[in-house]
Amino acid sequence: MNVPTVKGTAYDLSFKIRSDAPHGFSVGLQKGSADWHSYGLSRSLSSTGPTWQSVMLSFEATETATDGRLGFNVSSTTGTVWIDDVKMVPHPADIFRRDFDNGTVILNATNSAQTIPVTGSYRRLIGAQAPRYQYIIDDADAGFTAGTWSSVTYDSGLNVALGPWFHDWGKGCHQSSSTTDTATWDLGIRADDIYTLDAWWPAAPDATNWSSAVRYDVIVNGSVVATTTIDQTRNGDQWNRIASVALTKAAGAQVRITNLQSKPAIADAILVQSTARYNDGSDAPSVELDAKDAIILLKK
Ligand SMILES: [Ca+2]
Repeated sequence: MNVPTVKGTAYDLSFKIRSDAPHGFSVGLQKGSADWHSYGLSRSLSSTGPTWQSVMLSFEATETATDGRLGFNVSSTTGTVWIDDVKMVPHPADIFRRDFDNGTVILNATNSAQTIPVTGSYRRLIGAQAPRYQYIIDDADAGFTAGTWSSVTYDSGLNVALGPWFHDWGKGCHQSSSTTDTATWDLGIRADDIYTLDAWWPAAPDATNWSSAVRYDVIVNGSVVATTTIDQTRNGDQWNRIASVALTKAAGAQVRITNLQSKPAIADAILVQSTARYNDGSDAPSVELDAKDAIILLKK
């Protein structure tokens, strides 16, 4: 029936179902032709009965496609099953708010940044700890591009009793021994400010053989505005400062990595932190919250 989906988007599927005899059943959304693989929904549900039952299922689409086929499997039991009122709509953003006597708390439970209007008269707290913008761009994210770097994993895992312990950021990293191959993280700058930029690579035992001269350039409009060369044979499994630099939303910025030796260099993750503080006391007619982030506001 060609149900369209967008990868990473959450949907709510609702329908009514009843049957003359108890039936277990399952619901799935899958590719509309061979190999019929799932697009993110495959759910078995408890038995139906003679009374109409309303069902709502939320799921996240795993692919962008236009040939989704929604299927109901009603088991091998003989009988009649009625299905009605089938609807699939985008799941509303999971934004939660709780008001208190002197303030409110807003939580963004979605997987993307959200700008949220704040009804009522509120202002931010005042505090020095949290940066206004603080996020990590991993080599697994859309902002990362690399030439012929290979995907590798250097990770001792969790819950390991004996060391050495080492971790790449997220699920892996990229590696190259070429001195002509570069890789780039787009920083997605959202406000003009002075930003600190830090790089992560794993403290793997193999690091003793890695490049001791890896150059990180900060690029704005094609020009290098800051540069530093780092020894990746040491100081892994921690954030290493590569620059503190003024950047603008209009011009944006990238970090580009260049390996200066014919030994393995690692491109993993970049930490971006603004000078501006998250809790700056300012009025909050709306707030911008990153994925899975929350804010406490004071009543004015
Ligand atoms: Ca990574």
